[in-house]
Amino acid sequence: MATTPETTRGNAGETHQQAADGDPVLTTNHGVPISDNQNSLRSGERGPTLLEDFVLREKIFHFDHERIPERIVHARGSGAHGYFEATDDISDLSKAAVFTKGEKTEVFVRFSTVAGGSGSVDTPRDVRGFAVKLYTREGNWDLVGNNIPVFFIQDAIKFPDLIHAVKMEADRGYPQAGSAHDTFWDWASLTPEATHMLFWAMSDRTLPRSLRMMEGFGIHTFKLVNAEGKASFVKFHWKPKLGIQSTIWDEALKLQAADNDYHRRDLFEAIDTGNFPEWELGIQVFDQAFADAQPYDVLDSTKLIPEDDIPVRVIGRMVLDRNVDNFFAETEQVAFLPTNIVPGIDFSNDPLLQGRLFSYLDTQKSRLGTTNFHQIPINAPRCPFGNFQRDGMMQTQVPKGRANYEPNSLGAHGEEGGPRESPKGFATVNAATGPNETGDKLRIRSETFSDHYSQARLFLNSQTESEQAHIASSFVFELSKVGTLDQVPPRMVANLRNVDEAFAKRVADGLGIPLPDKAEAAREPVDMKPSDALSIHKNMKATLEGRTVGVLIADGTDAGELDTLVAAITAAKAKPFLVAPKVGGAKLSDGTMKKADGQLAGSPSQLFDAAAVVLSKDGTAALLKEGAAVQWVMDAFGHLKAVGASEAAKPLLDKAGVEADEGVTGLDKAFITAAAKRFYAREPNLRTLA
Ligand code: HDE
Repeated sequence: MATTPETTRGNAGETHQQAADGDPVLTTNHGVPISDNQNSLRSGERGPTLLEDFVLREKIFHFDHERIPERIVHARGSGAHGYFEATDDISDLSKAAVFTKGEKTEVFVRFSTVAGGSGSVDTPRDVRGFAVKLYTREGNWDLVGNNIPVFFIQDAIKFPDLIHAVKMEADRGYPQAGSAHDTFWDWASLTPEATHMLFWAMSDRTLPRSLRMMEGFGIHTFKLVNAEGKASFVKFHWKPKLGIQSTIWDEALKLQAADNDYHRRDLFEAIDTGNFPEWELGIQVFDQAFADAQPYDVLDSTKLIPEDDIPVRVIGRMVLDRNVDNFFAETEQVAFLPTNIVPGIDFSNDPLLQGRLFSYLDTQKSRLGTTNFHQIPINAPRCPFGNFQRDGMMQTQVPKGRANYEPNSLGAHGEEGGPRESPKGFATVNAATGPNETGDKLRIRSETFSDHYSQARLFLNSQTESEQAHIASSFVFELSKVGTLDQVPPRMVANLRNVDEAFAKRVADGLGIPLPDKAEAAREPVDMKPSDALSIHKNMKATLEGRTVGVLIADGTDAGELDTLVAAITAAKAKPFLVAPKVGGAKLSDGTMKKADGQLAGSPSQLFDAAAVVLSKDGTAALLKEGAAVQWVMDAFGHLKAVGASEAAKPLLDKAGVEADEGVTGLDKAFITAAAKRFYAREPNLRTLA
């Protein structure tokens, strides 16, 4: 049989990658040097492959087992390394070393979607996981949170039902990574406690522009404990330096086609180019007296504490400054455990949190296959650790001596006795906050958890008009996707009537169904004072920092105009991204070839935060016949972004239906100012919102 010189290797080991002096030698997993990694061992030139080829067998054997079970939830995630720095002295509240002012602690963060599999897209409508592992000098503290401060359920026993309902349907195996389907809304419409979270999920919070522009929340009430043993209640918040920002639904849908890895790429590239994502860590601290005075239970994870009632106090900052070296070894194998807690922090009785304290340890064994998963480098504490736990699969430590039990008196006999308990160790604080709970065994839900609507109303009333329209439209969109279960949309709207009559009517009208009777509320909701902190629009920063501006060019583009624009974008700390009909570039007015960063068909404007159209008369004429160029401008305008254009590009803007408003500018300073914003007022003229 004919063989090419590149693939033919003799037994003499003449590979084209012959280990030169200093190069590492390719070996088997057991260290045997390999001479030929291109051909398996066979009997005769065209004969059968031999069982004795241990090089082939080991390689295929290992490959066959490369995949491990993906996470049952949060399977799709992206991670990065960084550090946390404590910036305020809170020793009066907590003795945790990680909070010592000035202390820097290594962290690893993994962001995730919830419902989709590990190969699903980055931009479905979904809650985002925000899991932080802090390798403190007193052990690992994992703050395993989400980008939304409340959750769907009050009790962990409901979690498998929620997840089964939202993930792809059991018989048909679809849809992937989205809640817009029968089983999710069947479950949701039967679960009034989910209502508050549904409002968050239907808002643009579930469509983040970037992982760098999301808030993070520990959700549950935890405790801080000081050196005297005094405990306070606490909620944790991460606030992004770049402000909160989300996309809109049409944009998110198109992003799924434009770039499946939109968030993963954005995070990686930001860190790679030295634009390190940053968050502040804030705390809301309160005591039992405050808790008792609220119309909700602070142990109920479907409730938040308005920042106007307890302001968020900033106590530190987190910077992500290093990408992973290996996705599998780090992002995939990282194992977060809400039970990873350090002296100075403690759990509350939140029944959702209590269930999580079991689940994560349990799931790691099934995912990583061994009780020794804590020895994997990404999971191992950075401080010394030791105990008398021994053996198990994949044990990599080699403890010396006889001490594998305690108490022992081996030390008294001149041998190593091993580690000892410490008075400074983690100790659960009893009754320092709130009354001691004792009583009969009861499988019940506390009466204090029974108001399911007040905070949904609070959330709705805290949004801008445009945000409210987005929430109503999302309910309509998702409920319109409910196919076979006719009774589900009316049942959901019946619940919504408890939140807000006008809103429920809006959704019913959007669905084209009669307003159903109001569902009976377990407890009548109360009005709470709206809070600006709950709105995205009220918390966006008018900055171009960390953003990307798409710049459409073609042959004939004015070189001077382009240069000035690119300099202005860069000065605003944003990234200019040149898009041209050919990736090789465009021939500018001065005859130079300008290389493009992306080709027009593969670089739609949804990838960018603002769009600049820098075209000559001829360039415009050429692009008027190019559907992708018209769509590029139309989408930028439709996604409420600034559109800046050279005078000559006007016909393209006209063809794309761009109408003058304050977001439509020339290419001067006005564009840079506009590019830092989104123009929500434009939207009602562009699409029907519920
Ligand atoms: Fe999770 N969750 N969860 N969860 N969760 C997991 O643990 C679970 C909940 C969150 O990037 C699993 O390692 C139960 C709330 C994040 O690796 C699993 C309940 C919040 C991540 C699990 C909850 C979260 C997970 C699957 C109800 C926000 C991804 C893989 C009581 C505060 C971590 C794994 C990562 C992952 C169980 C509810 C956040 C199965 C039982 C509430 C960010 O153990």
